[in-house]
Amino acid sequence: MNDILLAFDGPQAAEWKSALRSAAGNRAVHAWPDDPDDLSDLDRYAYACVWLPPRGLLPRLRNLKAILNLGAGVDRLLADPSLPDVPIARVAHGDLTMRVTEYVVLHVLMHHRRQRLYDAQQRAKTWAVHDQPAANEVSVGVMGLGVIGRSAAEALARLGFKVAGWSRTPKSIPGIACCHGAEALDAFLARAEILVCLLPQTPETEGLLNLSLLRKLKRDGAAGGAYLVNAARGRIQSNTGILAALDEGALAGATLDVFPQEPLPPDNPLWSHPKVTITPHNAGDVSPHVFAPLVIEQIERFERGVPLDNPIDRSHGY
Ligand code: NDP
Ligand code: OXD
Repeated sequence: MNDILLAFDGPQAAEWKSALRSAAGNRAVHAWPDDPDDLSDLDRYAYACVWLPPRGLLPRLRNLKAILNLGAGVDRLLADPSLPDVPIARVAHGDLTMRVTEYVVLHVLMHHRRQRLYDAQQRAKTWAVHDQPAANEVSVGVMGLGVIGRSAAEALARLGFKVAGWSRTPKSIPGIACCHGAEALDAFLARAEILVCLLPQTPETEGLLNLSLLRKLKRDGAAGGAYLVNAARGRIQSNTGILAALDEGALAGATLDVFPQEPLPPDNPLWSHPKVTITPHNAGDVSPHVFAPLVIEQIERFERGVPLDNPIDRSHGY
């Protein structure tokens, strides 16, 4: 009755199954849809470890006590209206945090150091040096100061960038100019030359990165234009808004890891836009063998009455 059901939609499904099984000791771990063989069998599961589970599966687990989301974002999980009313926790682990931090640092530096321009010059065998501002002349704005946003903001500040951060509730982080709430957004955008998005997708953030927001970024700073790095969720951005901002000059470049529709359809003009760098939603990743023992530890602590780490607040959507 205290078994674990793994429902993982993605290429790491087999790896998660073997990592959870080896961490779980005597506790049974079955993977949906391969292992459970009939409907009554679903009563044995007290814990669901999930990534993009099929809609309607979790309410069928009548003895469910908790859901552990095997990724950082819970937008797709919470979108299921039939989600049972049990505690939900998510991955917030140094392994994942550092990978997304690496991604953000890589792409902020790529725009800052004009690497796309030098790549184009290399293809044309052109030897030409362009003005290069120092990092401490350039302002970066990080939207979202949670586990990952804070880590990325601190890494960028260590490189010397002038870093501001925007969150929903007040924060105080040494070296970061923190602000919060809708009323602070315009001033935050007005000083940001490179905008990094690390927000969760919620009803409040969906569609936020649109043309009207992008027009508010600082274009006349040392960076020589405004840039966007979105490593959060695709539905926070408007693809057409980004294309329009690039074409009218509100944006000088963008790195996009996420898209409203994934994979990005082959005919989407973002693919071939000369100012856009695209990656296939791979900013972050979790190693199952690193995280599985922590999932099991969380379950064991929960059974001893300790609340889950990194709980989701459904009323806020993250
Ligand atoms: P957290 O929940 O720790 O942090 C979320 C941050 O966003 C918090 O600072 C929160 O504010 C802020 N926030 C939420 N809503 C608003 C709002 N309406 N206005 C202003 N700020 C808001 O999340 P993580 O840092 O762990 O992850 C962030 C997101 O990154 C995930 O939700 C996921 O979607 C995405 N992600 C993407 C990956 C990829 O591979 N591309 C990998 C991993 C994560 P407050 O602090 O006040 O609560
Ligand atoms: C996550 C992701 O949310 O990989 O963990 O997108």
